[in-house]
Parts: sequence; C-alpha cells; structure tokens
Amino acid sequence: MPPDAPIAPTPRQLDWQRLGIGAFFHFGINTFHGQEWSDGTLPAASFDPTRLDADQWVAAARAAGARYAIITAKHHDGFCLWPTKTTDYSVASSPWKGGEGDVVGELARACRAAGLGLGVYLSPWDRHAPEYADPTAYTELYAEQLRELCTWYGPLMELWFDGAGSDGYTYDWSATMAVARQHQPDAMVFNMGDPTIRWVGNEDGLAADPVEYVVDHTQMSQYTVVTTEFAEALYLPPECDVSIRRGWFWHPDDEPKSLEHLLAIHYRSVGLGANLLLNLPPDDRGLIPDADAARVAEFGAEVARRFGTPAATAELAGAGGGWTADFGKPVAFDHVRLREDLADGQRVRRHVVRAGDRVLAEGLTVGAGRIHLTEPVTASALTVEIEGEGATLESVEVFETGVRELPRVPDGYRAPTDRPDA
Ligand code: FUL
Repeated sequence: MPPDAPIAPTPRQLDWQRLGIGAFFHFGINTFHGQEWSDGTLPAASFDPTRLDADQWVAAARAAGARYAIITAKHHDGFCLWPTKTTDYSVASSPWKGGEGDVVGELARACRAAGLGLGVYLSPWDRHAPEYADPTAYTELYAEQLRELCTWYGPLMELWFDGAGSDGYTYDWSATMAVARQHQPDAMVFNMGDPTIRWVGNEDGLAADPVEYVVDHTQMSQYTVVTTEFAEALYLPPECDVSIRRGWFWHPDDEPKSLEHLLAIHYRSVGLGANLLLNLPPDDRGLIPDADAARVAEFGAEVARRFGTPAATAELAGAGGGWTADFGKPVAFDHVRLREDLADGQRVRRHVVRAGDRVLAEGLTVGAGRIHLTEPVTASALTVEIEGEGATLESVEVFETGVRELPRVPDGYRAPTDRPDA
C-alpha cells in the first residue's frame, strides 16, 4: 500500500534509477565444474581461466546498454575472486596467474576505463568458512571482507546482498552497514542490511504494473517465501535480475535467450520503470562466449534503434491531472515514453494517454520511465491524464519503430507476480 505522504528518494537513488541497465557477472569456482551452488569444498586449484579478459566482459556489458557492472566477488561457496586476507579459499590459492591474480581488480580497472560503475556481490551465506557456524565470528569475517572490497577498488556504486540460503541465520547487519557507510556511503545497498534498492521478487527479470518504489517489505529469495518487514515504508526502487542463460553461472550445454525474449524483458523492466540487471556469465576461459556477446550486441542495438532517439519530445503544459504534450507539428509514432518527476517521491498512481478521443495507452506506474507500444498514429499533440496527489510529468517522448507487437516472454518464464493481462 502506498503511504499517505510520498517518500522522497535520495539524489543517489535517482541517479541509480537513471542508469536503467546493469550487467551481472556470475563467475567463480562453479564456472569450472558446471555447478550453480557448490558446497565450498571444490579445490581452489580448479580455478584456472586461460584467457580472462575483463575488457571483453565490459565491452559486452556496454553493447547491452549497461551503465554499471556487478561481479560475484564471493558466491555461496565462499570462493573469493580477490586476494582476500580473510581466507585462503580464493584466487590467491589458484594456479591462475600463479596465484597473483585479482578478478575484482581487473574488472574494476576495465570498468573505470570504460566509464561503467562497479558493484560487488558478496554472498552472506558462506558454505566454506568454518566461522559461518558461529554468527559472531562470521560477522567479523564478513565485515572484513566487505571492508577489503570497499577500500581496495575505488568507488563502488552497488553492494549486492543475496538472501538465498540465509533463512534462519542472524546476521549483525549493523556491523556490516557501518563498513559500507564509512567507506562507500554513496553505494546502493541491495535488499538486505539497510537497503536502498530492492529485489523485484523473481529471477526472470520481470516487473509487473504497478511498480511500487515505496514499500514496507521485501522478499528475500526465489527459494522461500521469507520477507523482511520494515518498521516504516521506504523508497526502494526494484532491480530485475535475470540471466541471459538458464544458469547464473556458465555451463557448456546452456545457451543465450532469444533476442525476442530479451526485448520482452526490457519492456517488462526498464519499460515499467525498474532497473534491469542482466547476467552475462563468463565461461571457463574467462570470456563471455561469442554467442552471448553477439546476442547482447543485437539486443543493445535493437533497444537503441527503438528508443535511442525520439521522433519527438513534447512541450508539456498542465498541472494536476490534465496534461497536454505538444509536438509542434504532426509526428508519426508507435511508442510513447512517459517519465514522472520523482524528486519528491513516486506519485502517479494511474495514467491514460490520448490522441484526440482515442486512448492510445493506459496503465498505473509511470515512474522513472514507462514505455507503451501504441497503435501507429500521427498526431501533433497528446493529452495525458494522471491520477496521484501532487503528481507531475517530467517528459513525454514518442518513437517511430515500425514495431507492431510486443515481444513475448516464452512459457515457463512467467514470474509468479505476473497478472494475466500484464
Ligand atoms: C540467487 C542465488 O542463489 C543465485 O545463485 C544467483 O546468485 C542469484 C542472482 O541470486 O539468490
């Protein structure tokens, strides 16, 4: 339920929402064993990418339209991709670069060179560390791991805390958050601790209308129905994580999703005002496979073709519920993108877009950016009716793409939160 008074985002949250797309890199000991969740006993000696090239990962991320990248610095198996001093279960014990390598460091450098933000995934659940059996000892270890990550690699824009496997475990989040606050106060915090962004609630990359930025709880994981309730409602915009493949980690017999599927995910995440975090798993050579790199390039190019350059951006006039979007001349289009002014909070509860008397599009959330496919139409102005106390439109743009049908999410991928008509 929306709170009575809108809750405003921080400028950092707004910046993050404007980034739109991020790339996720699941890479680690699992990559070399065809596993998703190994149990912390696989030998560090098996981590040995022959051609690891973080610039190639970043090039794929950029081709996908990503503006930030998040790496599984430590997944549930406890294997660390940086030469941590907290455990010997890390790259330092592997043959890769004679134990002198640092995957997080290489990605940090590549991101910096390409102007991408860097984030780290540090799994709270740790199946290797003996300390995990003792929450007090583990809190210390975990805080120290986060401290290393927060102080060795320059600015981080996101700290990704995955709830999987943690049910029933009591973490001392105050210690962990103190580290984050001290060293990376601007980083977004995903879903646990003192979160500033939240999980969308499925791993299919799909939001559903309405997309609420203000919530009083979040879901923790795909595998349980556990939720975290907050004492008060918080502004927590969602991030839609999904892998380009079935697996989060690379498997030799897996393959990338179709272009249509990826485009459908885009409409259902970015097109609904949520961020998209697209996982691109590097293979056992340490490279994004050619097929995946080619697919994201197609995806990024098609998104740019559709929504890169508007056919027109409207001059807006209005206030309250009734707005006129004037293009100054007749414009042909088949998509419309609306944005609301979020500086004081999310306020639009419902919207209707009309050309004359014809309803072209309607829905609930506008938020950071709402994309509608419309019938092909030529119009010099639109009217936009919005409901919501104090709601203000920021922009109305139209696009001429030649597209007549929304791409479809294949059966078997539809998230439980889907409404049948969404
Ligand atoms: C889940 C994990 O269990 C998966 O392995 C993956 O990391 C995904 C992003 O989050 O909760």
